[in-house]
This record gives sequence, structure tokens and C-alpha cells, in this order.
Amino acid sequence: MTAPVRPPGRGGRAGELARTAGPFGLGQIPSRLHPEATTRLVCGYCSTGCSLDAHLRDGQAVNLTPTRTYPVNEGSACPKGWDALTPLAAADRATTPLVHGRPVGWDEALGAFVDGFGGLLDEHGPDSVAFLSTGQITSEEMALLGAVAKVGMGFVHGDGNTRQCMATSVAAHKQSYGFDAPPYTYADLEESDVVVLVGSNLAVAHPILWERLKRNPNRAEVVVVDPRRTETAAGATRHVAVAPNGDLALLLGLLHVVIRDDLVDTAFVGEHCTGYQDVAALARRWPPVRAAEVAGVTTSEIEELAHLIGRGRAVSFWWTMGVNQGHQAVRTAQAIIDLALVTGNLGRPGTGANSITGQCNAMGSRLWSMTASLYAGRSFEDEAHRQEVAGICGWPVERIPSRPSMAYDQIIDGIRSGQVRGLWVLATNTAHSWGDRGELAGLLDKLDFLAVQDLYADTDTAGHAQVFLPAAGWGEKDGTMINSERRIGLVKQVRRPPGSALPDFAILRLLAHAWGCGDLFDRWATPEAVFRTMGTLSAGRPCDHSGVTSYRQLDDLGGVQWPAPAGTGPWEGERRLFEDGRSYHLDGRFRLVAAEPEPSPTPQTETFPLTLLTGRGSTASWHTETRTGRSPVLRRLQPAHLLVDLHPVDASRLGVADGDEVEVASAWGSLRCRARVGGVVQPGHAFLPMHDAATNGLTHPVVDPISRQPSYKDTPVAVRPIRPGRR
Ligand SMILES: Nc1nc2c(c(=O)[nH]1)N[C@H]1C(S)=C(S)[C@@H](COP(=O)(O)OP(=O)(O)OC[C@H]3O[C@@H](n4cnc5c(=O)[nH]c(N)nc54)[C@H](O)[C@@H]3O)O[C@H]1N2
Ligand SMILES: Nc1nc2c(c(=O)[nH]1)N[C@H]1C(S)=C(S)[C@@H](COP(=O)(O)OP(=O)(O)OC[C@H]3O[C@@H](n4cnc5c(=O)[nH]c(N)nc54)[C@H](O)[C@@H]3O)O[C@H]1N2
Ligand code: SF4
Ligand SMILES: [Mo]
Repeated sequence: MTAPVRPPGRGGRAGELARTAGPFGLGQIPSRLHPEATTRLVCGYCSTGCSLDAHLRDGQAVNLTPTRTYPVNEGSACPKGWDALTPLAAADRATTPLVHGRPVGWDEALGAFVDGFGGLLDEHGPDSVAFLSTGQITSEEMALLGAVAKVGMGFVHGDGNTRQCMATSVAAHKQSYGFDAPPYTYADLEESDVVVLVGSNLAVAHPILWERLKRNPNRAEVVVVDPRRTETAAGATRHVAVAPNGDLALLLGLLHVVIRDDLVDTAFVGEHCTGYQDVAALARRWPPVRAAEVAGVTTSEIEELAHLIGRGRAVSFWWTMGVNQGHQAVRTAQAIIDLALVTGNLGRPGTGANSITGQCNAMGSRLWSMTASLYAGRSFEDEAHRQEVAGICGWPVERIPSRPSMAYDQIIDGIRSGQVRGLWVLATNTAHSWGDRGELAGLLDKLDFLAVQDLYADTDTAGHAQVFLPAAGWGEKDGTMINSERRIGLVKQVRRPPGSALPDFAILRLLAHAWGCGDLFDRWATPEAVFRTMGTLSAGRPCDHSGVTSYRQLDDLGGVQWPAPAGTGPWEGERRLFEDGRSYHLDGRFRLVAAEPEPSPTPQTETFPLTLLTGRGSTASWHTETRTGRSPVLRRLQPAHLLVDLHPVDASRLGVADGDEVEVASAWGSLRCRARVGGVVQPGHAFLPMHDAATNGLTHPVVDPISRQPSYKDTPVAVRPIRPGRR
């Protein structure tokens, strides 16, 4: 265990710093607004990573259009991208630091931060503090946050909203592929003849990827596995309306038929995989009749889909939150990987077991955020890994924690138990997006110290903070982000942040100096300097991008997919992993992993007979709506009210008509909204978008035991009509 770090002079320099250096901090974060009339930058919402052209007047972006020549989006963007400047220009942007809600200068806010966390560390040790970060700042900011918090200040615990989002894929990839490495390139969507989307509402959540799939010239079969008849399912050639959390049984049934009917690519399995016998033995116990019953589908759906997959020339599998947010999520993701491996669908154009990420820089957070792992997919527990990082960064090795962080849910548990007393929340809106938010609000108030760093001071989470630090947003700072297909793209400052708001990068540097540990990060003076260090840290790792040494080079290339090691290249076009059939495990083989399906830990009851699914509601809504909710255009593209989807059979049984006001209740809370009655959900199910804060008043904190990712798609609820006058 690393002893709490107490740098000499902590707290002593905040005032001095503010007096001598001003809010921009040490003069090292100059405004870098671009002189040319148009410049391009990747979008700051979803993980597709579209490029947008920013059109500038007097150095400030006044308009955005999709970049025509960028390999990702080729001239398209969704409404969020087109309108991304509006939330930045909102009149209610946070422009000044706050201490207990009172506007203060940076020096006072920095001092309060140092006193708050410093006091807790001194008195209660490193297990009393934690940070929660994000997939929505630049990789350089993530790297600096981890460094300042853990190496500089002595934090051990820090996790991200990516735990709610990507932890399952990370765990599945690591075990199956040997590294957290989504293997695909977007062109695979266009090159498959069978595309299987599991728990992914691509048309809403990744609309530009949906557009690319629609360009597939092979008359591809598009199969959507989703309990709901989503926009994506409606636009597919087949919809398999699986039961919630029924995917693992379905996948075992598919494997059963593939094995039974000799559709296994025995050469691929023999040369490149281990674990086949165990998986086959398990799959043999799941004949279609058994699988169909648990998965809530018909045996002929299983038989037909298995043959489609087994006979396909190039089959690609794609999954997102319908898989990742389940109670057996990692094993389900791995069953998808198994199916791809067993049928030899990896490493060729149009194939792959492909997890799509969510946030613009979720992929960056997986490599650089210093939360679940040490830089570039290293491990905190590995002495050699710590030595490597310490050597490259010039840090005393003992300052790097030698034990892993608590996961998000464990940090919340820690607050409940009184162990965690101080929390630093950066670019995530915990009080809205975490399950069982009714309890969470109380827990945030229980903290001795809460610091929040955001664009807006009125978020659900910021409302609980003692110290609020106003951040610059996407478009107001430089750095890089990594999209779902591993493409490192550039974001640029095309607007000045309002008031005294600062890029997170600058805030972190100010905090480090105020703390007294700034000297450790002397070499990390600019985002580009950090990017170069990241390149060095990545060298020799699967994510090696040491060949890209400047932002200019990245810009000229139109983004680069990792790996891009020094001495290789050029890296034009689209590239996939595993073309040589070798995994990142030492033996070069892919691991087939499987487990028996287990019943949901939160089954329906007589009191709560419906299954509530939650997820993305519209292309124009982003998560907790702090950004998209500030755009009049995007608001007009969203439903005017919170709507719960119900099937007509349930609606008529409950006496609810379309548009009626209803109460939705679970064991964790209740909300009021309007009913939308139609054929989107199956009988026995309900759906609510996560964009309204009330939704997570209903959900529970059950997590997958391996990834600790919450199961947000399976809450037992009851719905009842609210009759006017009878409340
Ligand atoms: N417009 C918009 N786009 C976004 C976002 C946003 O907030 N708004 N967020 C981004 C982020 S961070 C993420 S992670 C992605 C998420 O992207 P998606 O994962 O595509 O979105 P979700 O709606 O969360 O969930 C996908 C589907 O899972 C289904 N589902 C529920 N339970 C199950 C199940 O047991 N099995 C199966 N097979 N399916 C199930 C739901 O019905 C839903 O249609 O979207 C990204 N893109
Ligand atoms: N019930 C249910 N709950 C869910 C989900 C679900 O499907 N169902 N999905 C989960 C998933 S996949 C995700 S990813 C999470 C998302 O949950 P959150 O991360 O809580 O959602 P966001 O609204 O994206 O919050 C990001 C915050 O960062 C701020 N911000 C934006 N840019 C910057 C920046 O550059 N710097 C700083 N300092 N702040 C910035 C924004 O204003 C906003 O307050 O929700 C999870 N919660
Ligand atoms: S699809 Fe995603 S990356 Fe592309 S413009 Fe829309 S939000 Fe931005
Ligand atoms: Mo996400």
C-alpha cells in the first residue's frame, strides 16, 4: 500500500499562484484560437467520433458543418453535432468558481479544495477520498487528472462513468482477446453480409454508424436482438425480441446449433483458440428448446439465426448497453465473442465481435484515465508496470498506488459506510445518472467534502458541492479523443470559455500547484506535451501510438487508429486488429469463455410485475441533458414529456390509454409521467429514457460481479393510472 503522500508546502501556494499567474495558470495555457477561417475537430458527444468543420469569425467558431473528407462520417452528422456550439454559448454557463454556492476567485476555490481533500487525507488516510471522472474529456486531461490525483495528491480511488457503460466490454476483451481491444473498423459495417446487433439501438445512439451500415452494398441481413422494437429493429431485416437478460441463453442456443450442424470453423478454432471443449460442452446442454424458453424466443428463430451466422461469408457482431448493462454482462459479451470465434468471424473484412463504445472519449478513458488501470492498459498491482510508468514520467515509483481503485459502486458503498468522506466529481452527473438516485442524493450530502467540476453549476450533482470549479467544454480546449474504432482524433479550441472558466487541463495544473505537487508535472505543461508522453507510454503495448508525435501530424492524417508504432505507417485508410489471427495473450490464442445463465437477481414480483428497460430516448438527447437540454433546436426534437412505453395488452389491463398520466413505481422509488401505448415494448415490459432524472429514482444498484457495471435494464416496476382528482 502506498502511504498517503504529503507534499511539503501543500496549500501554501494557492494564493501566491493566483496573485502572480492569474486564472490561466502559470501562463502555460495560452488561447490557441485558430487564425484560419475553417478548422476541423472531432465531435464531443458520442463515440462515433465524427469530424466537424468549425467556421470561424474573428477566431471564434460561429457555425459547424460535418467534414466531408473525414473517414468516419464522410459529410454527415447528427443533430447533436450540428448544434454543438449552442450549449457552449448558453447564458447560464458557469463563469466563476463557487465555494458553498458563493462566487469566489480561483485562489479561494483552489485553497478550499486543498483544505478539503488535504484535511481528509491527513486525518483519515487515502481510503477516505475518491474521484469520479468521465469518458467526455480529452485523453490528456484524463491522464493529468489521474496523475495529479493519484501521484500528486495521494488518492488511491478513482473510477469513471465508464463503469456504467464500458466496464463489461473491457473485462470481456481482456479475458478473451488478452487486451481491451475492440478489433473493428467502421468499414466492417459496410463489408459484412450478416450484421448482428445485440442490445444496440444504433439508429438512435450511433446514427452515423447506422448510416454507414445502410450503405452496405451486400444486401446484408441485419439482425437486431433487443426486447424492444426500436427504430433500429424496425429498420433491420430481422428482429429477435429476446427477453431482458435472455441473451446468454440465446447465444448458447446459437452455439449449440452451430456445433450440432457442423458450422464450426474447425481450422480457425484449432489454430487460434483455447477453451473450445468447455464451451462446446456447455452449449450442448442448451438445445434450442431449452434456450428458446429462457430467451423468450422461438426455436425456429434460433435455428434460422444460427444457420444465417454459420453460413454467412462475413458476419459481424456488435453490442452495446443491452449487453453491457446486465447482471451477467461479461459472460454474455464473451458468448458473443465465442460465437464469432467458433465461426471464424474475426480479423477479416466485415467480421468481428465488436463492442461499440458510448461517449466521445470512453476509449481514451480506458487507456489513460488511471482509474481501473494504469496508463496504456497496465496494472497498478504490477511492480514492473509501475516502474515503467515512473521511469517514463520521472516520478518516484512509490507515489504510484500499488493497489487497484474501488469501483464506482464500491465508492458509493464507501460513502454509505462512512469510509469515503471526500469526493471529486469531474465531467459526470452522478446524482442523475447513477441508479437508486433517491438514496444517492442523501449520500452526497453525507460527504464531508464534495468538489464538482462542470460546465454548469446547476447540475443535479453540482447542487450538492462545497466547491464548484467552472470548466471549459469541448470546443474550448485542445486535446485528443479516441473513438469506437480506436481512431485518435483531435479536438481544438475554437471558442473562448466564458468568464473565468478554464479547461480541465488548466484547472488540474492549478490544483497541482496549489497542492504543492506541481513540480511533478513540470513536463506536462501543455496538452501536446502530455500527448507525446502518452505516445512513449504506449510504445510496445497493443495500443502503441508512438509513431504520432504531434497534433499537426494527427490533423493532417485525419485521425489515426491505434496501433501506430514509431517506424511504421503510413496509417491511412481503415484498419482492423487480429488479421494475423493472434490475440494479445502470451500464447497468441483467443480464449473461449462461457458460463451458465443465471436468473435475474431482481425478478418480477406480484407487487412489481413489469420489467422496466431504460436507455437512450432520442438522437437529440444526451444523457442527463445538461448540454442538449440547453439547445432549443434539440429540445424540439425530443418528446415534450417524459413518456413510459407500454404494450397495449398491459395498458388495457391497467386501464391506461395513450397519453394518460401514470405512476411508475419500483422498490426503490416512483415517478409520474405519461403513457405511450404501442408496439415498441413487449407485453410485460416498460421503457423509460434515462435522460429524465426521475428514471434513476426507480433503478437499482445491482452490478455484474466481474465488471461491476450496473444492470440498468431490468428493474421490476408497477404502473398505475393517475385519475384526475384521485391522488
Ligand atoms: N442520442 C444519444 N446517443 C448516445 C447517447 C445518448 O445519451 N444520446 N449516449 C452514448 C452512450 S454513453 C452510450 S453507452 C451509447 C448506448 O447505446 P445503446 O446501447 O445502443 O443504447 P441504450 O438505449 O442504452 O440500449 C440499447 C438497447 O438495449 C436494449 N435492451 C435492454 N435490455 C436488453 C437485454 O436484456 N438484451 C438485449 N439484447 N437488449 C436489451 C434496449 O431496449 C435498448 O434499445 O449511446 C451513445 N450515444
Ligand atoms: N437508467 C440508466 N442509467 C444510466 C444509463 C442507462 O442506460 N440507464 N446509461 C449509463 C451510461 S452508459 C452512461 S455513459 C452514464 C452517463 O452519465 P453522466 O456522465 O452522468 O451523463 P452526462 O450528462 O454526460 O454528464 C456529463 C457531465 O459532464 C459535464 N461536462 C461536459 N463536458 C465537460 C468537460 O469538458 N469538462 C467538465 N468538467 N465537465 C464537462 C456535463 O455538463 C455533465 O454535467 O449514464 C449511465 N446511467
Ligand atoms: S453521431 Fe455522434 S459523433 Fe457524430 S455528430 Fe452525432 S453525436 Fe457527434
Ligand atoms: Mo455510456
